[in-house]
Amino acid sequence: MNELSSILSEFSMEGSPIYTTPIGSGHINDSYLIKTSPEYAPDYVLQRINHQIFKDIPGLMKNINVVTRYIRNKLDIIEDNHQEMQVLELIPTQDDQLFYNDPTGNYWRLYYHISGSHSYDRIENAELAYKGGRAFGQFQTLTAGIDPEILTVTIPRFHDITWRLGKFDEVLKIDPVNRAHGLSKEIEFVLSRSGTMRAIHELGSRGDLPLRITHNDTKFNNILFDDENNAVCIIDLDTVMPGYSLYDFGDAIRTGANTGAEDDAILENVGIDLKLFAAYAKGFLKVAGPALTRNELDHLAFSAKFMTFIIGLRFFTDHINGDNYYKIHFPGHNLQRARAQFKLLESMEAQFNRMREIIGELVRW
Ligand code: ADP
Ligand code: GN1
Ligand code: MG
Repeated sequence: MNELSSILSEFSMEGSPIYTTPIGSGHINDSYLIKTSPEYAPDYVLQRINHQIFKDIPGLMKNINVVTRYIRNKLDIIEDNHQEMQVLELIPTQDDQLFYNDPTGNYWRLYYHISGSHSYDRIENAELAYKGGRAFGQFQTLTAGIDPEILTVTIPRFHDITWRLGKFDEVLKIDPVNRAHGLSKEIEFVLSRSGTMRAIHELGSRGDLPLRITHNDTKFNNILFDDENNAVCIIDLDTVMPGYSLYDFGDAIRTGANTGAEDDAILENVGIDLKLFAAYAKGFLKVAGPALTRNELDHLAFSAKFMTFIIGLRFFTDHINGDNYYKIHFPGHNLQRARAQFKLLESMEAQFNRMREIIGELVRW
């Protein structure tokens, strides 16, 4: 609390912090809920931004400021904001900066806590999936008017499969901590799919996919729900930048329509739940569908396979590279995550025709 108290004193917050508690299950940043007194003062979420991963924190924070202000203006003018969607709100520092850079080099930001909210690491039913789909659909619609030119690319080539496969090859050749032996099955799994997984990238490079403002980290737990399980806020905006909407659709399915956990040790638990897939797709298409192009609609089912592949590949690469990127909770965690993602991908491959049919029924082209 002491370290956090001195950080908090840099921000122009109301009330006094009474206790702090770590929250969330993210793999990159550190988040703390800050409870304040007196009772009527708002609570906050303090986050340490991972500056090993995000190299341009001022640019990143400027993005978040632009995007949240833009959405807030839009929400204010939508008269029928029935679902009471909210948007994150940054608290400036005492000297009116968007973040605080402490003497040890760490970067901090403060948001209002969205009171009464919670997030799901796994979806419990189709209604939640539907609402989640609508929420990310709405995020895409709300951000559509932002000029991509004014946003900083916070992680270059983030979902670029050619680059990710190149990194994998490099790491495998060096094998810096001697972990590649015994993993030939997983290595073969990646290599045998490396051609087909370039489809979205190739379409985009040919100019056949629109570049939109996308979230790029549409994990289901980046949607906050209220007490009545209405989606109220999209969070984790570090990677909002120009991208393809297929990536956002695919990552939400990867995390929201899995019968198991992202890192499930029991691979039999892991698989695609087609009911959740259909419900998410229905919600997403209801809101964002009208703006999607034929190529986007045509690749929605594939995007779920793609995002599962690329995230599995990133976990696997990080394991072989010595766990430098993702936080791990035990030795071998990244390998366990990768295996669970590869199992999920196999399940999607086995049910791919049905996934395409489901989208076809929703789109009726
Ligand atoms: P990470 O990059 O670590 O995933 P997030 O920004 O997603 O960080 O935050 C981690 C968790 O903290 C979320 O899953 C959510 O439960 C909670 N959280 C973050 N911001 C807020 C907020 N403004 N209000 C309420 N809860 C929040
Ligand atoms: C990371 O921050 P978090 O946990 O929501 C990662 C995503 C991955 C995800 C896998 C900046 O997201 O790209 O999809 O882990 N974020 C970054 O769970 O690399
Ligand atoms: Mg998150």
